[in-house]
Amino acid sequence: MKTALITGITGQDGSFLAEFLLEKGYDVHGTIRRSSVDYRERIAHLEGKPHFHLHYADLGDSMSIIQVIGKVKPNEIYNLAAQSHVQVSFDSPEFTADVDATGVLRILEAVRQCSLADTCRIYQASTSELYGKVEEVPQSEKTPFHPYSPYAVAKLYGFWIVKEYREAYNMFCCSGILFNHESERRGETFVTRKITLAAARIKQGKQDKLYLGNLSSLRDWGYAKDYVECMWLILQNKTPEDFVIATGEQHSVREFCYYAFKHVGIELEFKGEDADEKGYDKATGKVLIEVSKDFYRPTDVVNLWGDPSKAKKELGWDPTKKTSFEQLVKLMVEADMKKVAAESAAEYVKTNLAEYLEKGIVK
Ligand code: NAP
Ligand code: F7E
Repeated sequence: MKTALITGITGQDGSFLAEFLLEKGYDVHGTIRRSSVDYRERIAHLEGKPHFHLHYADLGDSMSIIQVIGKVKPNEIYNLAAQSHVQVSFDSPEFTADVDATGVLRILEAVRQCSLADTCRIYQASTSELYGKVEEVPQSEKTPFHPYSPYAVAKLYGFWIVKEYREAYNMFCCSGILFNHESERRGETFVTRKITLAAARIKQGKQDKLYLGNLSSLRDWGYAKDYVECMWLILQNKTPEDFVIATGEQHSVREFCYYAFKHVGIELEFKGEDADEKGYDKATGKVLIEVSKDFYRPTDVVNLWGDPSKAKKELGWDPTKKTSFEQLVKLMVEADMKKVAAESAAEYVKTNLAEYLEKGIVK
């Protein structure tokens, strides 16, 4: 039985990867952080399974990393932990650098210090944000990097230190340069999830309007569940190499809104330009989407489009056989429609609890 350690197991990708590796028969270990609230929603269904284990560790704390790696002695490490929000990285640049840059070094050094350099394979969660202010379209493994946020600059260090350890110490460590991947488990402040939640809330009368930033920004959006398979494939490859993982299709934030609202039965029409652009409900003329400059970034990455040819050729991973853009939007909207309906039902019961208790409907 192989043993895997996933940092960032409570995140979107960590939760899908844990499920994937458990199904493959791995003994799965994950790192968690202490928090005053319960944040383990995405992995709650895995807790208690015999081959699922959790350990406290923080990428800002070398001792905790050495301790967990020394104890688990993993065959594979998936370093997914990060401060992953680009906009937040402008507000917390030093924390982002510590976790997303130095944190990677801490993992690599811990593996060496635990004498696991020859046996442990390491996957580093790299990102299309490295291309930033893009120098060519679409972007492949050969495209020059031009990071355009504190997050991207930190991740660039992570990418290079992984390459350095691979060459200096002959370690099997690789980066997956993953383009945006989303899901029903995506954090609620990333643009796709913000849109699908808002579409569901607006449809169910729980929200009036959605405020967004740059509607013209272009992304290559895939499904997170499809992408975690690639992380595993990268570590099963004969040689340690870096791969671009993407769908090879590009859509704008505006288009994402159009399809998300279409799935709840609202046809949007966009009028106006830049900060004055608005999304109208075509049937009623009501404004449902407005631009707020609060969501503009000091430097924004606006043209990401991946070329996944190398992954297709060498790993046999074919994005055309995976979840399509329209399927992705639909599955996210459907999940959020259910979530909002369940919240409304719970709210209704809570509001009427006193009356229910009095009438004996709830005991
Ligand atoms: P996510 O949902 O934000 O999850 C991030 C994970 O990192 C969480 O488990 C979080 O723990 C953990 N974490 C944050 N700071 C930490 C620290 N100091 N020590 C230990 N753990 C820490 O991100 P994701 O979307 O799953 O992405 C996974 C990885 O892929 C990240 O490295 C991200 O930068 C990278 N990436 C993501 C995408 C994408 O489109 N999703 C694309 C390219 C690359 P808490 O739950 O305790 O906060
Ligand atoms: O923004 C624009 C925003 O925050 C996408 C992370 O997983 O993928 C993610 O980073 C685009 C940007 O993702 C809003 O300006 C417009 O151009 O969903 P996002 P991201 O910045 O691409 C990469 C690959 C990662 O590595 C990261 O970890 O959408 N946008 N209006 C908005 N973005 C947000 N968040 N909120 C808005 O209201």
